[in-house]
Amino acid sequence: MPAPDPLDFIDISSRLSDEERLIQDTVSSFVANELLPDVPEWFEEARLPREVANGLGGIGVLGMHLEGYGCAGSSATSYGLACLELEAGDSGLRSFMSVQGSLAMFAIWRYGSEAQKEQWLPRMARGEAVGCFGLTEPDAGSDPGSMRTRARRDGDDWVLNGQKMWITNGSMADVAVVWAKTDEGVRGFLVPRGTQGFSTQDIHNKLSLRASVTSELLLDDCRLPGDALLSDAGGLGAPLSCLDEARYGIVWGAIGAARSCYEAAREYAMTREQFGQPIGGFQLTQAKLADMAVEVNRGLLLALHLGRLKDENRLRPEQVSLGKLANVNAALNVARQARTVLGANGITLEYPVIRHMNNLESVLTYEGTADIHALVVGGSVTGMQAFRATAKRSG
Ligand code: TGC
Ligand code: FAD
Repeated sequence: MPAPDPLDFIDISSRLSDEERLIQDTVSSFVANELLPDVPEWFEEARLPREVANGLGGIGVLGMHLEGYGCAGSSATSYGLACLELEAGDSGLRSFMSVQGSLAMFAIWRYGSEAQKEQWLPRMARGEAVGCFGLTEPDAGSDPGSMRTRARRDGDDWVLNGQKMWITNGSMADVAVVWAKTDEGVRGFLVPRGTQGFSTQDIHNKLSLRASVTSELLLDDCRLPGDALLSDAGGLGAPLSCLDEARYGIVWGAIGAARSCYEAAREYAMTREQFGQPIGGFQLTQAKLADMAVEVNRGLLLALHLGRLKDENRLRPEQVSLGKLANVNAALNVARQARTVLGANGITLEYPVIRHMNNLESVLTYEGTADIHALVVGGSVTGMQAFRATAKRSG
């Protein structure tokens, strides 16, 4: 038997189908050739060009796991592999795809009318139209049920008032999926760019997810026709079901960022010499590389296993929480260790490591913080939910 490949130590690629490998290779080449050469500059300048949407639409990854309406209907595992390769480039790229495909498109695909699907999904799949997903507010983050944005009926119309915060793709978006409280509970609305009473404002000075647009959405007596409602979405469970899709992508994506850090550290350790030898020959460096290899391979196995469960329609939200919690923590550990291997070079944008490390701080927080996912898993294994001050026994 040949020696293990340092970049695929436990031969996980042998567990993938030909089609899955083809999708992975396609996304990997696209990232390497079309995006990665510019990513450090975008990160430094804190921007993500609009053309990235067209490029990703061109390779068919936007909404790739959805059926119909110009979407590829790929397996969950293939979708995960695409997330992995995009995030190996930059978390901002995977974020763009998550928000477009798993949050905005999924919400329309799952809860929208036929007319809404026809109007938006094919253009969004091609990257001609961009979507965003507005759930979080300045005073409602981990607890979206406490949102203040209100939608009230006025004749056939809806009138929305409120503010959404930290919204990925916000000012780039042609359509915002906005969640608001109504007299019948939380409902979702499609708010096209240019609607009177709707505006966006970018959030600046981020030191993480810089190659990504993050915005506030402002709704000031924003009047929408009756058919702007996502008619099949009733209650907080609807936006949370969209989050399950995007969180699943992060289970894979985080390991892409980790893999990139591990690869950079390994390569550096083989060539950087101190005390007359490559630093990769020192036991302490090898221990770090071994730890990184363990984390990357274990994380990938977990992602693949959850992907297979999802493809069999057997994946539970609590299991997605476990995956996101485990793999984002693992990726941060890898990034921090890789950073030390690179010494001073580890703090520059010449290498991808500190970019990934800073990005992963956002990944740890968005789509449910690590604490929230720990509480989901903890609640599941004890039968007691501990989100609120008083723990209650469930069931
Ligand atoms: P709770 O009372 O437990 O549940 C309310 C209703 O929702 C249902 N539900 C779920 N449904 C589907 N999937 C899930 N994961 C679900 N979790 C709960 C639940 O069954 C119930 O349904 P029903 O029919 O009985 O009403 O809700 P709670 O208010 O106690 O909160 C539970 C909690 C804390 C888990 C939830 O609020 C939560 O997940 N908080 C975290 C918020 C979050 O993740 N925000 C993310 C915003 S979007 C984002 O970050 C995008 S970044 C994208 C990028 O750039 O990549
Ligand atoms: P808070 O909820 O205020 O939490 C602060 C701290 O308290 C955290 O450590 C948290 O874990 C802890 N905490 C909260 N509740 C509990 C509890 N019950 N028990 C123990 N600890 C607790 N949102 C969107 O809707 N759409 C987007 O596209 C989007 N994109 C984002 C992009 C970026 C770059 C970032 C950083 C955020 C984005 N978000 C988006 C928002 C993100 O989902 C929230 O930041 C996240 O849900 C946490 O909310 P918060 O920041 O208000 O923190």
